[in-house]
Amino acid sequence: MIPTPRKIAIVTGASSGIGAATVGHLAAAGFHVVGGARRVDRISAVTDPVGGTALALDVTDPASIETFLANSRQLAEERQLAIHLLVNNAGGALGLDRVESARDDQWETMYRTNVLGTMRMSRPLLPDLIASGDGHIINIGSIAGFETYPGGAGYTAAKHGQRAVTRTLRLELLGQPVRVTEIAPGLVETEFSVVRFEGDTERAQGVYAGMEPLLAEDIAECIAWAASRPAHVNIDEIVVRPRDQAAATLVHRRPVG
Ligand code: NDP
Ligand code: 8X3
Repeated sequence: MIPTPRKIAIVTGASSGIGAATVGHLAAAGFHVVGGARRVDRISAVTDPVGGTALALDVTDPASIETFLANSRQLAEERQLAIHLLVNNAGGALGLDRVESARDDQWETMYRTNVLGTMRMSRPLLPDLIASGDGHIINIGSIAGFETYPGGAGYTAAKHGQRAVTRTLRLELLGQPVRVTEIAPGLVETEFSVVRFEGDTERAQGVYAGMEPLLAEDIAECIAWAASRPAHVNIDEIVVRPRDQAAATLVHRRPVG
């Protein structure tokens, strides 16, 4: 049963994977969830059942962000609720090329989504979160934010960059009623690898072959847990890996087939 919402939460990248799974968990925790992503029909599939709102959002496009925020604020006003939580989840990886053959377009997109997207969503929402009296930014980082692996430089550089933004926000917001949390997962089986390998599902499945990855639900639970601690408790960071993964480059695999 979904409780009557008391607060608004914005979740970016709510059309798939971790973001989509987070919608239901935050609704169950008492939030009216506004989900944003480029594929709005897919957001509606997860927001409609829990009474949330699906809005188009491209975190790399300032005009799209402006429209998304105007619509979110209008919704907040209509419902007489404040925006308390921003989950910067939109992002991901493109390619697995070594630096010697790195593609500019992939690196630029990864930087624009994971790093600039986090900043471009957080910057305009900070006044709303402060005014709410109990605000919270949860950034979905990665173990790639503090580890590296061959072929991963474009993504790990972006996640290291996003992590720096998160940690800086934690310092800058000290004294304000806004918490800052990073959730840093290891391997989670979502559309992440299909996107990374540009639709090559066989290659994507190979990432999880012979091991048991995390599920999007596992991370959504962490997000909802961090968001539902008492206001004076700041969960600074949660690192979550599958039992089968000890490091980005060290995964235990059983024989397949
Ligand atoms: P998915 O590919 O399943 O989901 C990615 C989400 O991001 C989609 O909803 C997509 O929506 C959205 N997105 C991508 N680009 C944009 C954009 N420009 N504007 C708005 N939304 C965008 O992957 P995950 O759920 O796994 O990824 C979610 C986050 O978790 C990412 O930040 C990723 O880096 C991080 N992460 C993932 C791990 C994993 O192993 N899966 C591990 C560690 C961290 P749409 O295409 O509709 O716009
Ligand atoms: C996703 C985890 O190890 O594929 O952020 O980079 S990894």
